[in-house]
Amino acid sequence: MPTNLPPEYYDADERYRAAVSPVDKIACLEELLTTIPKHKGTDHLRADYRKRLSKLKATLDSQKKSGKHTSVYHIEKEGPARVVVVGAPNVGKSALLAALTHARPKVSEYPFTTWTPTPGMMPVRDTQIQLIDTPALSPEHIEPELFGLIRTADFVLLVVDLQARPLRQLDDTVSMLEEHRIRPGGAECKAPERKSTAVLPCVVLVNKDDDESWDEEFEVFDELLENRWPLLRISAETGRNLDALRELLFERLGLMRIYSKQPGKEVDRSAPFVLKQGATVAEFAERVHKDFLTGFKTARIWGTGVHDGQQVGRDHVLYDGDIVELHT
Ligand SMILES: Nc1nc2c(ncn2[C@@H]2O[C@H](COP(=O)(O)OP(=O)(O)OP(=O)(O)O)[C@@H](O)[C@H]2O)c(=O)[nH]1
Ligand SMILES: [Mg+2]
Repeated sequence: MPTNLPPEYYDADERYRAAVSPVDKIACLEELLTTIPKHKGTDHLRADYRKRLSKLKATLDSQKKSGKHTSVYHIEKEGPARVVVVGAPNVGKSALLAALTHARPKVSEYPFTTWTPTPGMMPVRDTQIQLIDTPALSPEHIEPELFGLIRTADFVLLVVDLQARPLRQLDDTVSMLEEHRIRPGGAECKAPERKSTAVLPCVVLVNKDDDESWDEEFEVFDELLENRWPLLRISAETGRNLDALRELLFERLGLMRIYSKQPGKEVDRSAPFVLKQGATVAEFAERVHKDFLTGFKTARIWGTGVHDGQQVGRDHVLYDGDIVELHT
């Protein structure tokens, strides 16, 4: 063993040893490799880890091919974005999934009701976003794979219970995430110190804020936070602000809906293509079908910043709600 290894190597090595699932092990090994300085003295060490890495990847590939997913934490992505609901026990994560989607997770007054992550599709505008309810984050029971799942999120909902020490819950949740190299992006989003830290956009959902009778509790909580986090007051039970939450997610995820129109036909409003804001006509064409991109001649557009039916080229930037007619 070379003696001049940096402290990050030993940290990473510890995490690698603690990792259980192949997915986590792969992530840890990849991180580990970045911590080992490259010189002659470390050749063997690096080769050894690379060998382990390719073996693990091969195992995972063959599992994928045979369709065997042993872990309940492996959930296929569906729709244009994935939002993961996280928080302390009993704050109302499952109640929120039930209120926003057709999924029916178990909701109960006791903590630690949810033991496996549960996905649902949340309708917003005329598309659907994947929402995943997760088991409680608690120092008493740490499930390493849960952090792997959270890392796959495009956005995180940090749920706290206004009726039960919300500040403590938020602090606990955030420190557990940070211990596992996940940084929820607060109001002031700092750059990660380590390459392997995932910075995920988030909002703190102050749940169980059922009606005005909780105004005082909210004000106290809000003051204590000193604008460190973006907040939204909601109630999964009474439905308070759930429409605002849907809209906030669509906006913060930076999504837009583009409608396809065939020449001489009415636009189909039922199934928009969902793209990232700032996408161009070329990106839209590619999404519809790659043949549209290769054979692209021009497009006609109805929507923002154009007159109806205006002809545009492939670099034209689109806006939410635009209608596009592709010509090849
Ligand atoms: N008053 C009120 N109660 C709520 C609200 N949301 C959830 N609850 C209640 O809070 C309790 C916990 O809800 P769950 O959805 O099971 O909480 P959870 O965060 O999924 O809990 P775990 O799975 O154990 O981590 C249940 O009794 C719910 O009925 C709300 O907005 N207002
Ligand atoms: Mg639950």
